[in-house]
Order: sequence, then structure tokens, then C-alpha cells
Amino acid sequence: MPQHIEGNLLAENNDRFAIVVARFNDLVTDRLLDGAVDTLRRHGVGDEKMSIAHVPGSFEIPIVADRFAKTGKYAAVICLGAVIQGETTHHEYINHQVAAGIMQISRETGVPAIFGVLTCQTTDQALARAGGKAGNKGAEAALAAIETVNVLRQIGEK
Ligand code: DLZ
Repeated sequence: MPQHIEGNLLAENNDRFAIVVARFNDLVTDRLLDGAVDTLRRHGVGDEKMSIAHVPGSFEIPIVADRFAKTGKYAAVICLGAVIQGETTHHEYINHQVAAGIMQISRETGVPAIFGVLTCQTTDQALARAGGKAGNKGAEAALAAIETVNVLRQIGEK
């Protein structure tokens, strides 16, 4: 029988979680943050186990998330932002750099850095994904963080 490793969605007592949230498009990102914090609480993470850093825009997320990861104090870092397409191609540069930067943190530190950054064409699309009819990306990112931490823990215990 193959061995399946699956992470449950309950945070362990000592797991601390860092959140980095962009202020740009805060109508959206405030809701992502609410979704993430609420989900962490519901899955066993006390407020004293959460650290939240606010950054100007999504472009600044990776540098701060990297700093959190390198402290060695956090089980995972949850990155939240909303990049909304404007009249220029600015968003493309931000999207690619932020996604690559967040992935690089996981690879370099071994601490999961979770991509909770919305990349939408309109504010309405983003709001739909920030607690509207298409769910809440912040809440999804929090669940992904807990599950990934638990998968990694299980692999470490084998
Ligand atoms: C400048 C900018 C623009 C045009 N659009 C967004 C966006 O849709 N979402 C976002 O999170 N940030 C945006 N920013 C700000 C950049 O992320 C960054 O904060 C600035 O370019 C300063 O480095």
C-alpha cells in the first residue's frame, strides 16, 4: 500500500503564523486579512500566535515575508495583496515579481510562504474573492498555510 501523507487543518499549539498584507487596494486587502485571521482563529491559532505586518503595496510583500521566515519563529508566512489591472502594464511586473519572490522564500528558507495575492482585472472581481460570492482568498491562504505546515511536519516525523 502506498503511504499517503495529508495535512489536517488543525494548527498545533506551538505554531506561530506571520501575515504580510499590502495596504494598496485596502478595500480588498482589509477583507483578505479579516478572512485569514478569522480562519486561523477557527483552526486553533490564538491571537498571541499571529504577527501581522502591513506594507505599502504587493511589491513590498516578499522582502518583509522573507524577514519573517528567516527569524525561524514562524511555521508559515501568509502573503496577502490585491493587484488590480490599471491602464498600464504595471500590474504585470508586480504580479510576476511578487509570485516569484514569494516562491523563492519557501525554497530558500523551508518555511512555507503562501500566495494569497489576488490578481484581477477589476475591483469587483477582487471584492468577489475577498469575502464575496467567489470566497475569500485570505481564508483560503490561511487554510493552505496550516495544511502545508502539517504535511511538512508529518514528512519530518517519518
Ligand atoms: C503602484 C501600484 C499600482 C499601480 N498598483 C498596485 C496594485 O494594484 N496592487 C498593489 O498591491 N500595489 C500596487 N502598486 C504599489 C506597488 O505594489 C508598490 O507599493 C509601489 O510600486 C512602491 O514600490
